[in-house]
Amino acid sequence: MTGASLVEAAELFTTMTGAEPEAVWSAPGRANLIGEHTDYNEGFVLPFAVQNRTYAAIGRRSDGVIRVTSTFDPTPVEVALVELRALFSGAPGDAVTSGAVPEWAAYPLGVAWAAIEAHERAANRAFGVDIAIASDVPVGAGLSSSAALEGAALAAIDWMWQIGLTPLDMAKVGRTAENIAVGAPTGIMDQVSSFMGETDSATFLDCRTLETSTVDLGFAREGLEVLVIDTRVTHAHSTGGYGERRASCDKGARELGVVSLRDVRMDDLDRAAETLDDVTFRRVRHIVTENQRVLDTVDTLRAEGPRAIGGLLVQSHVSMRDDFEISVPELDTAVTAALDAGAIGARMTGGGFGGSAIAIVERDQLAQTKTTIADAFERQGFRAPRQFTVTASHGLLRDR
Ligand code: GAF
Repeated sequence: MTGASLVEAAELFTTMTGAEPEAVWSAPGRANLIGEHTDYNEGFVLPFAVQNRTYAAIGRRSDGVIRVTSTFDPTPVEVALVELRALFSGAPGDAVTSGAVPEWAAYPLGVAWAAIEAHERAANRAFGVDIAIASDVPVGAGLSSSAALEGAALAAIDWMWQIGLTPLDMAKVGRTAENIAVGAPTGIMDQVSSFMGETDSATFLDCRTLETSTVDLGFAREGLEVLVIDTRVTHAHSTGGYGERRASCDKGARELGVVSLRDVRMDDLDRAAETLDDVTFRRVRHIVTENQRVLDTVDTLRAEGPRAIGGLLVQSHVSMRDDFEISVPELDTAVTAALDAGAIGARMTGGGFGGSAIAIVERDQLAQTKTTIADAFERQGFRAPRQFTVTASHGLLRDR
Protein backbone atom coordinates (compact mmCIF):
# COMPACT_ATOMS: atom_id res chain seq x y z
CA MET A 1 0.00 0.00 0.00
CA THR A 2 2.74 2.41 1.04
CA GLY A 3 4.85 1.62 -2.02
CA ALA A 4 1.79 2.18 -4.20
CA SER A 5 1.30 5.77 -2.99
CA LEU A 6 4.99 6.55 -3.51
CA VAL A 7 4.76 5.34 -7.10
CA GLU A 8 1.44 7.16 -7.56
CA ALA A 9 2.93 10.48 -6.44
CA ALA A 10 5.86 10.08 -8.85
CA GLU A 11 3.57 9.09 -11.72
CA LEU A 12 1.19 11.95 -11.04
CA PHE A 13 4.18 14.30 -11.13
CA THR A 14 5.21 12.94 -14.51
CA THR A 15 1.65 13.23 -15.85
CA MET A 16 1.55 16.88 -14.77
CA THR A 17 5.02 17.93 -15.92
CA GLY A 18 6.25 15.37 -18.45
CA ALA A 19 9.42 14.95 -16.33
CA GLU A 20 10.66 12.78 -13.48
CA PRO A 21 10.46 14.30 -9.97
CA GLU A 22 13.77 15.47 -8.49
CA ALA A 23 12.82 13.94 -5.13
CA VAL A 24 9.93 12.36 -3.26
CA TRP A 25 9.45 13.09 0.45
CA SER A 26 6.92 11.58 2.82
CA ALA A 27 5.33 12.13 6.22
CA PRO A 28 3.18 9.74 8.27
CA GLY A 29 -0.25 10.06 9.86
CA ARG A 30 -0.43 9.69 13.63
CA ALA A 31 -2.47 8.01 16.33
CA ASN A 32 -2.62 9.61 19.74
CA LEU A 33 -2.08 7.12 22.55
CA ILE A 34 -3.26 9.62 25.16
CA GLY A 35 -3.49 13.40 25.79
CA GLU A 36 -6.43 14.84 23.88
CA HIS A 37 -7.08 18.58 23.46
CA THR A 38 -4.23 19.21 25.88
CA ASP A 39 -1.85 20.54 23.21
CA TYR A 40 -3.43 23.99 22.77
CA ASN A 41 -3.67 24.22 26.58
CA GLU A 42 0.15 23.97 26.81
CA GLY A 43 -0.17 20.50 28.33
CA PHE A 44 1.20 17.02 27.60
CA VAL A 45 0.56 14.56 24.77
CA LEU A 46 1.82 11.07 23.87
CA PRO A 47 1.13 10.35 20.18
CA PHE A 48 2.95 8.11 17.71
CA ALA A 49 3.45 8.25 13.96
CA VAL A 50 1.78 5.39 12.03
CA GLN A 51 2.90 3.47 8.95
CA ASN A 52 0.38 5.14 6.62
CA ARG A 53 2.14 7.96 4.76
CA THR A 54 1.60 10.88 2.40
CA TYR A 55 4.12 11.40 -0.43
CA ALA A 56 5.09 14.61 -2.19
CA ALA A 57 7.02 14.40 -5.48
CA ILE A 58 8.76 17.68 -6.29
CA GLY A 59 10.63 19.37 -9.12
CA ARG A 60 11.71 22.94 -9.96
CA ARG A 61 10.02 25.40 -12.31
CA SER A 62 11.58 28.46 -13.83
CA ASP A 63 8.65 30.87 -13.54
CA GLY A 64 8.11 31.57 -9.80
CA VAL A 65 4.86 29.61 -9.71
CA ILE A 66 3.98 26.90 -7.17
CA ARG A 67 1.72 24.29 -8.75
CA VAL A 68 0.19 21.40 -6.80
CA THR A 69 -1.79 18.36 -7.81
CA SER A 70 -2.97 15.34 -5.84
CA THR A 71 -4.83 12.09 -6.06
CA PHE A 72 -7.60 13.79 -4.00
CA ASP A 73 -8.24 16.07 -6.97
CA PRO A 74 -5.83 15.86 -9.92
CA THR A 75 -6.82 19.27 -11.33
CA PRO A 76 -3.64 21.29 -10.70
CA VAL A 77 -3.85 24.43 -8.58
CA GLU A 78 -1.24 27.11 -9.23
CA VAL A 79 -0.32 30.34 -7.49
CA ALA A 80 2.62 32.69 -8.11
CA LEU A 81 4.91 32.81 -5.06
CA VAL A 82 4.46 36.58 -4.94
CA GLU A 83 0.69 36.08 -4.64
CA LEU A 84 0.84 33.75 -1.63
CA ARG A 85 0.78 36.53 0.96
CA ALA A 86 -2.34 38.10 -0.54
CA LEU A 87 -4.00 34.70 -0.82
CA PHE A 88 -3.65 33.99 2.90
CA SER A 89 -3.89 37.52 4.31
CA GLY A 90 -7.65 37.48 5.05
CA ALA A 91 -9.35 35.98 8.09
CA PRO A 92 -8.24 32.40 8.93
CA GLY A 93 -9.59 29.96 6.33
CA ASP A 94 -10.87 32.72 4.01
CA ALA A 95 -8.91 31.44 1.01
CA VAL A 96 -10.79 28.14 1.34
CA THR A 97 -14.27 29.39 2.23
CA SER A 98 -14.15 32.01 -0.55
CA GLY A 99 -13.34 29.24 -3.03
CA ALA A 100 -9.98 30.79 -4.01
CA VAL A 101 -8.29 27.40 -3.41
CA PRO A 102 -9.70 23.93 -2.70
CA GLU A 103 -9.19 22.87 0.92
CA TRP A 104 -6.63 20.14 0.19
CA ALA A 105 -4.45 22.63 -1.76
CA ALA A 106 -4.45 25.11 1.15
CA TYR A 107 -2.17 22.68 3.04
CA PRO A 108 0.77 22.50 0.57
CA LEU A 109 0.36 26.13 -0.52
CA GLY A 110 -0.08 27.11 3.13
CA VAL A 111 3.21 25.52 4.26
CA ALA A 112 5.08 27.27 1.42
CA TRP A 113 3.54 30.60 2.47
CA ALA A 114 4.11 30.01 6.22
CA ALA A 115 7.75 28.98 5.65
CA ILE A 116 8.39 32.15 3.64
CA GLU A 117 6.68 34.31 6.29
CA ALA A 118 8.57 32.77 9.22
CA HIS A 119 12.04 32.14 7.76
CA GLU A 120 14.15 34.67 5.92
CA ARG A 121 16.15 31.87 4.30
CA ALA A 122 12.92 30.55 2.75
CA ALA A 123 11.94 34.01 1.54
CA ASN A 124 15.41 34.52 0.02
CA ARG A 125 15.68 31.12 -1.63
CA ALA A 126 12.11 30.42 -2.79
CA PHE A 127 11.58 29.56 -6.47
CA GLY A 128 8.78 27.93 -8.45
CA VAL A 129 8.05 24.24 -7.90
CA ASP A 130 5.68 21.52 -9.06
CA ILE A 131 4.40 19.17 -6.35
CA ALA A 132 2.33 16.00 -6.82
CA ILE A 133 0.78 14.33 -3.79
CA ALA A 134 -0.54 10.83 -3.10
CA SER A 135 -1.46 9.34 0.26
CA ASP A 136 -2.53 6.20 2.03
CA VAL A 137 -3.50 8.04 5.24
CA PRO A 138 -7.30 7.79 5.47
CA VAL A 139 -8.88 11.26 5.33
CA GLY A 140 -11.27 12.28 8.14
CA ALA A 141 -10.43 9.17 10.16
CA GLY A 142 -8.73 11.03 13.02
CA LEU A 143 -5.23 9.91 11.95
CA SER A 144 -4.15 13.42 10.95
CA SER A 145 -4.04 13.17 7.20
CA SER A 146 -3.60 16.96 7.43
CA ALA A 147 -0.27 16.82 9.28
CA ALA A 148 0.95 14.14 6.87
CA LEU A 149 0.05 16.36 3.92
CA GLU A 150 1.74 19.40 5.47
CA GLY A 151 4.84 17.39 6.38
CA ALA A 152 5.35 15.74 3.00
CA ALA A 153 4.93 19.02 1.10
CA LEU A 154 7.06 21.04 3.52
CA ALA A 155 9.90 18.52 3.71
CA ALA A 156 10.01 18.47 -0.10
CA ILE A 157 9.99 22.29 -0.26
CA ASP A 158 12.62 22.57 2.50
CA TRP A 159 14.92 20.25 0.54
CA MET A 160 14.27 21.95 -2.79
CA TRP A 161 14.82 25.49 -1.50
CA GLN A 162 17.64 24.35 0.83
CA ILE A 163 16.12 26.16 3.80
CA GLY A 164 17.48 23.83 6.48
CA LEU A 165 14.46 23.77 8.79
CA THR A 166 14.54 21.41 11.78
CA PRO A 167 11.57 19.06 12.26
CA LEU A 168 10.39 21.34 15.09
CA ASP A 169 10.65 24.43 12.84
CA MET A 170 8.58 22.51 10.30
CA ALA A 171 6.01 21.56 12.94
CA LYS A 172 5.51 25.26 13.75
CA VAL A 173 5.22 26.13 10.06
CA GLY A 174 2.70 23.30 9.60
CA ARG A 175 0.59 24.53 12.51
CA THR A 176 0.57 28.09 11.13
CA ALA A 177 -0.53 26.81 7.73
CA GLU A 178 -3.33 24.80 9.31
CA ASN A 179 -4.47 27.64 11.60
CA ILE A 180 -4.35 30.47 9.05
CA ALA A 181 -4.37 29.05 5.52
CA VAL A 182 -6.87 26.24 6.23
CA GLY A 183 -8.60 27.94 9.18
CA ALA A 184 -8.52 25.02 11.67
CA PRO A 185 -7.60 26.30 15.17
CA THR A 186 -5.56 23.19 16.05
CA GLY A 187 -2.52 22.74 18.30
CA ILE A 188 0.94 21.40 17.44
CA MET A 189 0.63 17.75 18.50
CA ASP A 190 -0.06 16.26 15.08
CA GLN A 191 2.84 17.96 13.33
CA VAL A 192 5.38 17.07 16.04
CA SER A 193 4.13 13.50 16.15
CA SER A 194 4.16 13.07 12.38
CA PHE A 195 7.45 14.83 11.64
CA MET A 196 9.46 13.53 14.63
CA GLY A 197 8.07 10.00 14.99
CA GLU A 198 10.38 7.07 15.73
CA THR A 199 9.82 3.38 15.10
CA ASP A 200 8.19 1.46 17.98
CA SER A 201 8.06 4.63 20.10
CA ALA A 202 5.65 7.37 21.07
CA THR A 203 6.67 11.02 21.28
CA PHE A 204 6.14 12.57 24.71
CA LEU A 205 5.71 16.28 24.05
CA ASP A 206 5.47 19.11 26.53
CA CYS A 207 3.41 21.56 24.51
CA ARG A 208 4.59 24.53 26.60
CA THR A 209 8.34 24.08 26.24
CA LEU A 210 8.08 21.99 23.04
CA GLU A 211 10.58 19.57 24.54
CA THR A 212 10.20 16.01 23.33
CA SER A 213 11.39 12.62 24.47
CA THR A 214 10.74 9.19 23.02
CA VAL A 215 8.93 6.55 25.01
CA ASP A 216 9.38 2.91 24.05
CA LEU A 217 5.95 1.38 23.46
CA GLY A 218 6.94 -2.27 23.44
CA PHE A 219 3.71 -3.38 21.73
CA ALA A 220 5.33 -5.72 19.21
CA ARG A 221 7.66 -7.23 21.80
CA GLU A 222 4.73 -7.91 24.12
CA GLY A 223 2.61 -9.54 21.40
CA LEU A 224 0.17 -6.62 21.33
CA GLU A 225 -1.51 -4.91 18.39
CA VAL A 226 -2.95 -1.41 18.13
CA LEU A 227 -6.29 -1.77 16.41
CA VAL A 228 -7.77 1.34 14.80
CA ILE A 229 -11.54 1.37 14.53
CA ASP A 230 -12.44 4.03 11.98
CA THR A 231 -16.11 4.80 12.62
CA ARG A 232 -16.37 6.48 9.20
CA VAL A 233 -18.16 9.34 10.92
CA THR A 234 -16.18 12.17 9.34
CA HIS A 235 -15.27 15.40 11.07
CA ALA A 236 -13.55 18.67 10.19
CA HIS A 237 -11.70 20.78 12.74
CA SER A 238 -12.14 23.98 10.74
CA THR A 239 -15.81 24.04 11.69
CA GLY A 240 -17.89 23.66 14.84
CA GLY A 241 -17.09 21.68 17.95
CA TYR A 242 -13.29 21.79 17.97
CA GLY A 243 -13.19 25.60 18.04
CA GLU A 244 -15.94 25.70 20.65
CA ARG A 245 -13.95 23.41 22.96
CA ARG A 246 -10.91 25.59 22.49
CA ALA A 247 -12.97 28.67 23.37
CA SER A 248 -14.29 26.93 26.54
CA CYS A 249 -10.74 26.15 27.63
CA ASP A 250 -9.69 29.77 27.06
CA LYS A 251 -12.70 30.93 29.09
CA GLY A 252 -11.84 28.52 31.91
CA ALA A 253 -8.22 29.73 32.01
CA ARG A 254 -9.34 33.38 32.00
CA GLU A 255 -11.83 32.89 34.80
CA LEU A 256 -9.31 30.96 36.89
CA GLY A 257 -6.70 33.67 36.30
CA VAL A 258 -4.07 31.43 34.68
CA VAL A 259 -2.17 31.78 31.40
CA SER A 260 -3.37 28.37 30.26
CA LEU A 261 -5.02 25.30 31.75
CA ARG A 262 -1.56 23.75 32.06
CA ASP A 263 -1.28 25.88 35.19
CA VAL A 264 -4.29 24.31 36.90
CA ARG A 265 -3.34 21.38 39.14
CA MET A 266 -5.46 18.45 40.29
CA ASP A 267 -5.61 20.07 43.77
CA ASP A 268 -7.12 23.23 42.24
CA LEU A 269 -10.18 21.43 40.85
CA ASP A 270 -12.34 21.88 43.99
CA ARG A 271 -11.87 25.63 43.82
CA ALA A 272 -12.50 25.56 40.04
CA ALA A 273 -15.83 23.78 40.66
CA GLU A 274 -16.94 26.70 42.84
CA THR A 275 -15.77 29.38 40.41
CA LEU A 276 -16.86 28.06 37.01
CA ASP A 277 -20.20 27.21 35.45
CA ASP A 278 -20.84 23.47 35.11
CA VAL A 279 -19.94 23.10 31.43
CA THR A 280 -16.73 25.14 31.67
CA PHE A 281 -15.75 23.24 34.82
CA ARG A 282 -16.15 19.88 33.07
CA ARG A 283 -14.06 21.09 30.11
CA VAL A 284 -11.36 22.21 32.55
CA ARG A 285 -11.54 18.97 34.52
CA HIS A 286 -10.94 16.96 31.34
CA ILE A 287 -7.80 18.94 30.52
CA VAL A 288 -6.39 18.83 34.05
CA THR A 289 -7.02 15.12 34.56
CA GLU A 290 -5.89 14.27 31.01
CA ASN A 291 -2.55 15.98 31.60
CA GLN A 292 -2.09 13.86 34.71
CA ARG A 293 -3.06 10.71 32.78
CA VAL A 294 -0.41 11.45 30.14
CA LEU A 295 2.26 11.77 32.84
CA ASP A 296 1.01 8.58 34.50
CA THR A 297 1.00 6.73 31.16
CA VAL A 298 4.61 7.70 30.46
CA ASP A 299 5.68 6.56 33.93
CA THR A 300 3.68 3.34 33.67
CA LEU A 301 5.03 2.46 30.22
CA ARG A 302 8.58 3.01 31.44
CA ALA A 303 8.14 1.13 34.72
CA GLU A 304 5.70 -1.65 33.90
CA GLY A 305 5.21 -1.82 30.11
CA PRO A 306 2.18 -1.49 27.85
CA ARG A 307 -0.10 -4.03 29.53
CA ALA A 308 -0.41 -1.74 32.54
CA ILE A 309 -1.78 1.35 30.75
CA GLY A 310 -5.25 0.04 29.87
CA GLY A 311 -7.07 1.69 32.78
CA LEU A 312 -5.60 5.11 31.94
CA LEU A 313 -6.77 4.82 28.32
CA VAL A 314 -10.29 3.93 29.42
CA GLN A 315 -10.41 6.79 31.95
CA SER A 316 -9.32 9.11 29.16
CA HIS A 317 -12.18 7.96 26.97
CA VAL A 318 -14.73 8.39 29.76
CA SER A 319 -13.45 11.91 30.40
CA MET A 320 -13.81 12.81 26.71
CA ARG A 321 -17.27 11.27 26.60
CA ASP A 322 -18.68 12.80 29.78
CA ASP A 323 -16.64 15.93 30.56
CA PHE A 324 -15.30 17.19 27.23
CA GLU A 325 -18.26 15.76 25.27
CA ILE A 326 -16.41 15.09 22.02
CA SER A 327 -17.27 11.43 21.57
CA VAL A 328 -20.08 10.09 19.38
CA PRO A 329 -22.15 6.89 19.86
CA GLU A 330 -20.07 5.05 17.24
CA LEU A 331 -16.84 5.79 19.16
CA ASP A 332 -18.41 4.72 22.47
CA THR A 333 -19.64 1.50 20.86
CA ALA A 334 -16.16 0.79 19.46
CA VAL A 335 -14.55 1.28 22.87
CA THR A 336 -17.14 -0.77 24.79
CA ALA A 337 -17.09 -3.62 22.26
CA ALA A 338 -13.27 -3.72 22.23
CA LEU A 339 -13.18 -3.92 26.03
CA ASP A 340 -15.93 -6.56 26.03
CA ALA A 341 -13.76 -8.61 23.68
CA GLY A 342 -10.88 -8.41 26.16
CA ALA A 343 -8.86 -5.43 24.90
CA ILE A 344 -6.26 -4.15 27.38
CA GLY A 345 -7.47 -0.59 26.85
CA ALA A 346 -9.37 1.49 24.32
CA ARG A 347 -10.22 5.13 23.69
CA MET A 348 -11.20 7.51 20.95
CA THR A 349 -8.17 9.21 19.40
CA GLY A 350 -7.76 12.66 17.87
CA GLY A 351 -10.01 15.69 17.95
CA GLY A 352 -13.31 13.81 18.23
CA PHE A 353 -16.81 14.31 16.79
CA GLY A 354 -16.13 11.23 14.64
CA GLY A 355 -12.93 9.66 13.39
CA SER A 356 -11.32 6.66 15.06
CA ALA A 357 -10.90 4.81 18.32
CA ILE A 358 -7.82 2.74 19.18
CA ALA A 359 -7.71 -0.47 21.15
CA ILE A 360 -4.67 -2.31 22.53
CA VAL A 361 -5.33 -5.95 21.81
CA GLU A 362 -3.54 -9.27 22.35
CA ARG A 363 -2.33 -10.42 18.93
CA ASP A 364 -4.10 -13.76 19.19
CA GLN A 365 -7.39 -12.02 20.05
CA LEU A 366 -7.28 -9.56 17.15
CA ALA A 367 -9.62 -11.38 14.77
CA GLN A 368 -12.18 -12.07 17.51
CA THR A 369 -12.05 -8.44 18.70
CA LYS A 370 -12.70 -7.14 15.18
CA THR A 371 -15.70 -9.46 14.83
CA THR A 372 -17.12 -8.39 18.21
CA ILE A 373 -16.79 -4.72 17.21
CA ALA A 374 -18.31 -5.26 13.75
CA ASP A 375 -21.23 -7.14 15.33
CA ALA A 376 -21.83 -4.38 17.86
CA PHE A 377 -21.93 -1.77 15.07
CA GLU A 378 -24.38 -3.88 13.13
CA ARG A 379 -26.65 -4.33 16.16
CA GLN A 380 -26.74 -0.55 16.64
CA GLY A 381 -27.54 0.01 12.98
CA PHE A 382 -24.24 1.89 12.41
CA ARG A 383 -22.31 1.83 9.16
CA ALA A 384 -19.68 -0.95 9.26
CA PRO A 385 -16.39 0.43 10.68
CA ARG A 386 -13.07 0.13 8.89
CA GLN A 387 -10.65 -1.77 11.12
CA PHE A 388 -6.91 -2.04 10.69
CA THR A 389 -3.77 -2.22 12.81
CA VAL A 390 -1.08 0.45 13.05
CA THR A 391 2.53 0.28 14.12
CA ALA A 392 4.62 3.12 15.52
CA SER A 393 6.65 4.41 12.62
CA HIS A 394 9.27 6.99 11.64
CA GLY A 395 8.76 10.64 10.79
CA LEU A 396 9.83 12.65 7.71
CA LEU A 397 11.74 10.72 5.12
CA ARG A 398 13.20 11.18 1.65
CA ASP A 399 11.94 8.19 -0.31
CA ARG A 400 13.52 8.95 -3.63
C1 GAF B 1 -6.61 17.50 16.36
C2 GAF B 1 -5.68 18.69 16.41
F1 GAF B 1 -5.12 18.92 15.18
C3 GAF B 1 -4.59 18.52 17.46
O1 GAF B 1 -3.85 19.72 17.54
C4 GAF B 1 -5.18 18.14 18.82
O2 GAF B 1 -5.75 19.26 19.45
C5 GAF B 1 -6.17 17.00 18.66
O3 GAF B 1 -7.15 17.27 17.66
C6 GAF B 1 -6.90 16.71 19.95
O4 GAF B 1 -6.02 16.22 20.90
O5 GAF B 1 -5.95 16.37 15.90
